[in-house]
Amino acid sequence: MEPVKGRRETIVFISVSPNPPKSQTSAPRAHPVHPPATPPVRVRSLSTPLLWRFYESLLRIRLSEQRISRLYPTDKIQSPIHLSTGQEAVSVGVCQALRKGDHVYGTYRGHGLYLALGGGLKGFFAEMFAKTHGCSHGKGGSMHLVAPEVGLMGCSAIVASMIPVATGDALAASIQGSSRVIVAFFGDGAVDAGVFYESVNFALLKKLPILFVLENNGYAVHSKVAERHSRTDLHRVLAGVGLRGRRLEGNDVRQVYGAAQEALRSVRQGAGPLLLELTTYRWQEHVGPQSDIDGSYRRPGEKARALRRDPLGICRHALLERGATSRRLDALCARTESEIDRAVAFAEKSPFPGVGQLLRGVYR
Ligand SMILES: Cc1ncc(C[n+]2csc(CCOP(=O)(O)OP(=O)(O)O)c2C)c(N)n1
Ligand SMILES: [Mg+2]
Repeated sequence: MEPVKGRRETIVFISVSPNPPKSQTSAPRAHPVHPPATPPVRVRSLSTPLLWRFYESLLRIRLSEQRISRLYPTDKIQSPIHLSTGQEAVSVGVCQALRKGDHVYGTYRGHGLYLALGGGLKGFFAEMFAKTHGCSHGKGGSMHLVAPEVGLMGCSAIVASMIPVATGDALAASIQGSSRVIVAFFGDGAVDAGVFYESVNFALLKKLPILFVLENNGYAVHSKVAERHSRTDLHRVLAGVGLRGRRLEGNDVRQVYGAAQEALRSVRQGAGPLLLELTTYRWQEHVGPQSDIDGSYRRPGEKARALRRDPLGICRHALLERGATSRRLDALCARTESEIDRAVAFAEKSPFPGVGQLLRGVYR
């Protein structure tokens, strides 16, 4: 654990240790947020280099977000920030299964997507600082990351708003006879929105090449899924409108990757839209840099469960089982920190966009 002084309270960042302390390894409890998942996917022989790639990507997201939390009290980052600590395996597992040319749409909680798709750290931190070398030229901030060069076509702060845009892109791909697949990432809160069902209906009607990825962290701000839906098995509810799919735990990157590969293959072959509901857990406050894993809106036991299912811990453990040494894992951590140092220094020096740039890239 690494304590860091935040604006209002001490933030505790959880280490990426593979073996949680004994106090956290007591008898497993039923998942406090999500009902049971459909059976796990069989992941055939993942190569060790691929597992390293997963870990590197997970680590990049975790350490970048930790850096954002540390920088936030300086007010250099003016944009609201929605961190994805604890949810990293969703972005990494799905994005690693994509092909070049596929298009991805996300939400305001989009840091993981940008980095998992291979977005550069310099463009990332420059965007956090609203600088001109940012991936969105300093005009989007944390909530509106765009990087078409790696397939990230848009992220938006309006809940569910990218889903119809992604569906339109899938229609375009279908008309153009393109082989690209579209992936729309959204939270459980988006399943409360009418436009989600309109989009799903249209995608089913036209058999569009789109994968819907429901990142179910159990909460929309502080409201639990069960307080908003009469049924909490959302993938089954959506099967009722014809959207086939499966639910699985989204913290094991190997499982997410396996499920995404299978789903993407089917969508690419023209079988129509599919849903992946990936259950996970947010460790930090809905918006802002503080850890609120102890937040009063959470149920007792949630924290212990979350710490046991740390996406980085799970992946690190898998690597150690395959003979990786702690030394090599720690060296990767140190290298990533240095790369982040350089990216932050670059972002500090980058200029703010000038007045002349304000209307560039804006639809009029
Ligand atoms: C259309 C719309 N309604 C309400 C809000 C306010 N709001 C911001 S985030 C959020 C919760 C979304 O939860 P979820 O989709 O589960 O995503 P998470 O934050 O858990 O990643 C709400 C209601 C909004 N941004 N847009
Ligand atoms: Mg949510």
